[in-house]
Amino acid sequence: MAQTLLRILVLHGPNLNLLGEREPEIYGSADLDTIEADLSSLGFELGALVASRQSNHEGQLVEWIQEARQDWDGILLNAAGYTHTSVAIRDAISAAEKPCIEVHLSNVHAREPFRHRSMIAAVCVGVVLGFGPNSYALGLRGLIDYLRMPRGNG
Ligand code: CA2
Repeated sequence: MAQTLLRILVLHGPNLNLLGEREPEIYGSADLDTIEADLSSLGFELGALVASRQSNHEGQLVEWIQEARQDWDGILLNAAGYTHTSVAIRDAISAAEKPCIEVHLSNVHAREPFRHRSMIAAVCVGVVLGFGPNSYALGLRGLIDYLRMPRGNG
């Protein structure tokens, strides 16, 4: 039987528009357009429509997460610096009631202590970090598998 097309929203938080231009030793040399195009191709292979958006503004990210309740099956989220601070983004993920995967390019646990805490991990299905752009690909595969997994009531 044909599988339904899944709709996945990929969100990138503040400063990720600078990818490929600065700090390649931490974040790699791929730019955001390349990461997004690769995710879209991978989604196509796996039977998912993938749309990507980036904002430097917390409220904009909150509004996009709220849309997921109606318009998207799941969210792949690199909230960047807001990961470590944003109660508003955490609350939006909870309210959306759609599975969310937290993604990071770098291994935040090998970096400064303030990056070790995530405000959003506890309301996400899972977290992928430390693999550079491949963190997004691994997260997308995990999210799609999760959405396709039969889940009973028990
Ligand atoms: O490793 C990640 O993906 C992060 O989410 C990236 C955030 C950082 O605040 C998190 O702790 C971990 C920073 C994104 C900034 O991206 C830049 C890219 C190029 C040049 C400068 C910043």
